[in-house]
Amino acid sequence: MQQDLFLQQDDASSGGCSPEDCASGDCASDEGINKTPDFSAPKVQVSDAAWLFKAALKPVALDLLQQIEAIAKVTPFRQRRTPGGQLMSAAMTNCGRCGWVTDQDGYRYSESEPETGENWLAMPDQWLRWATRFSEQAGFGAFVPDACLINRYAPGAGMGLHQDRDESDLSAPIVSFSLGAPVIFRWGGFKRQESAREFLLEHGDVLVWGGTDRMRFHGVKKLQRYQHPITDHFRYNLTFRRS
Ligand SMILES: O=C(O)CCC(=O)C(=O)O
Repeated sequence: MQQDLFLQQDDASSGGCSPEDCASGDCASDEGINKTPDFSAPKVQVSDAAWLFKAALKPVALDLLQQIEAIAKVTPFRQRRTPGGQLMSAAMTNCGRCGWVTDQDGYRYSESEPETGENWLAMPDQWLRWATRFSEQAGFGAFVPDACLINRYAPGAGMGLHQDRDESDLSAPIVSFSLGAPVIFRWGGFKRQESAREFLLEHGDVLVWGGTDRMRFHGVKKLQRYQHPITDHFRYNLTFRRS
């Protein structure tokens, strides 16, 4: 299955359901029937210690998106600046005991939103349970995240190759939920300059990596304009972490 996953250079533009499916609502037709993720979704091996569960969140996607909306009413999405002053193209908010932030004081986890000094909202219990379950399904055991970074991508937004290295316990995996418009995910090596393989992350996909792959460089290409029946042009990504 592994060799089917990665995109060749010419097929980088496809993704998700066709605009026709979206117009008819077919690609969202299974939303809301079953209120747990599909933990038996096909599991695709990305590399030694990285697994992709295709479309596993579709049954709960609407609920997730509504909860994201409620969180963002209290702690709005913000485009943050890197410590060097560069504006990030993805907008971010967080929930959980800690949230990942960046500004002139550096990349870090913070118990409160820097702009307001208010604590982040609690991580919804279900989200925590689901992240733990996907970690177990991927073979990483009982992961208990205390931070959930929520990224929102508009067309043109992306994220350069980077490592997730601000966590104190690098033995914990990263569990990533994708919702809305599809994007090309870049899965690199252990040095920034190593070439990255590419595959699509689509609505409902769950990607889990850890162990020997925990420090791989990864990122997403600029989001192409795409009309998703639920999220319009946007893509949302939730990454569950142990700060
Ligand atoms: O949007 C994604 O799928 C990746 C996000 C990411 O790499 C991060 O938040 O560190």
